Amino acid sequence: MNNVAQYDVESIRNDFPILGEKIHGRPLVYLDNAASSQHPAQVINAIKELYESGYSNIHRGVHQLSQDATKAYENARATVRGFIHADCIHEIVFTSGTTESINLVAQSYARPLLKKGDEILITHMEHHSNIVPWQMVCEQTGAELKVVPISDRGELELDCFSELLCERTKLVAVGHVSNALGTVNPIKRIIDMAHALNVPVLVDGAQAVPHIPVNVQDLDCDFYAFSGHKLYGPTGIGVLYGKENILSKMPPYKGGGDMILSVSFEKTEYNALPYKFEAGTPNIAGAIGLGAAIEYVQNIGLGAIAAHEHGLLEYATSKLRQIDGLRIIGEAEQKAGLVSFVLDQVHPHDIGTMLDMEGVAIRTGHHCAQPVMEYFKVPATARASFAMYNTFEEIDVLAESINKTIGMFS
Ligand code: C6P
Repeated sequence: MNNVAQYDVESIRNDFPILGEKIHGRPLVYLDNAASSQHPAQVINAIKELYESGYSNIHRGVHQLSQDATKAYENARATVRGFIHADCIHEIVFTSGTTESINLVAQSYARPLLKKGDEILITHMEHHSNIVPWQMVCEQTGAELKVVPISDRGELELDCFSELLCERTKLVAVGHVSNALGTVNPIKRIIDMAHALNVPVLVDGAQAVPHIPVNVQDLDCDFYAFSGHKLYGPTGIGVLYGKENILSKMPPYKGGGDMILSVSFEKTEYNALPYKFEAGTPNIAGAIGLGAAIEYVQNIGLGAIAAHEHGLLEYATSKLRQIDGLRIIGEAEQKAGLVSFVLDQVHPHDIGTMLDMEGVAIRTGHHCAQPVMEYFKVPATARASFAMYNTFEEIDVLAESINKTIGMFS
């Protein structure tokens, strides 16, 4: 049971209207948080209030509504800055999500720099969003993609990392937390090793920011990418953090309104950071919703959330280990709150369908990490991923539902 002192999970749950829903007549047990988490009323209300009484386009109008919406949007940027401890707000670029943030770096930072013989170093446990943009830029420039292998526990082979890291490496791109395995990578160590050779590092923080306090200045990473929708915020909004001295030298990624200071047919002058990278009308409500989500998380405290989720992870791991024929995929020493697993006799998709009938929402499939599936020689896994509002009783329901599924298929 929940033994994390003073963590009031019931009062947190009351903030999330969807958690009161029933699915197939059963109370919803939402364990698909790594795909997308749910939203507290505070986030829903911030977006509702914006549209009801404060909405307009931003950075464009002298009228009051535009001024107010601009202020709310820029306040959200300041909230993000504080959340990841960036040095200044110019280093916070709003994007549509982790995927766009990584593509921005691939095309604006790496593409002009790379040539034949250069290398980009990633790892075997990356999400497709941290593989394909690098493959694309390698195709465009003749550079080569190098991949750090993983072990059977689902940990990075750090010795191989240091062997692969060399003077040809122009960028390291690594996930902070693996979405398919739950592994928390030693990114501080990785960044220090890369910096010793003057190689910049991009961290894919999509699965980290909801669970682990992040301080980009302590980490000294060059880029950090994450999405709003895994952090109790809206879809279609995300963040690229980049060091100011690097971002300021990068060319814009997309052209359009708001990313310019002046335009003529002869010469266009680009806007200052971060607006240079925010062409067109941005996701105003998304940014404001993300700001509200971060404030919500900060009020509860990421330390307390992490402790609660760690308890859930330990409890779920020990319960699932007791199930005959269940194999956990990803047993790293340092893990965030998710468990990927397969059953001897049941395909993951059937597990997902059976659990859904019990009201339990998990994700099944390759989790956009096909190289991980290939490494573990499985077509897919079932994945239960936890959030601040999950309970130990819900883990019991998960385990009972898996046992029931095994019973039906045997
Ligand atoms: N992982 C999952 O179910 P976007 O789609 O841009 O918000 O995030 C992409 C992404 C990048 N990196 C990691 C480590 C991720 O986990 C994800 C998204 C979801 O695991 C959807 S595939």
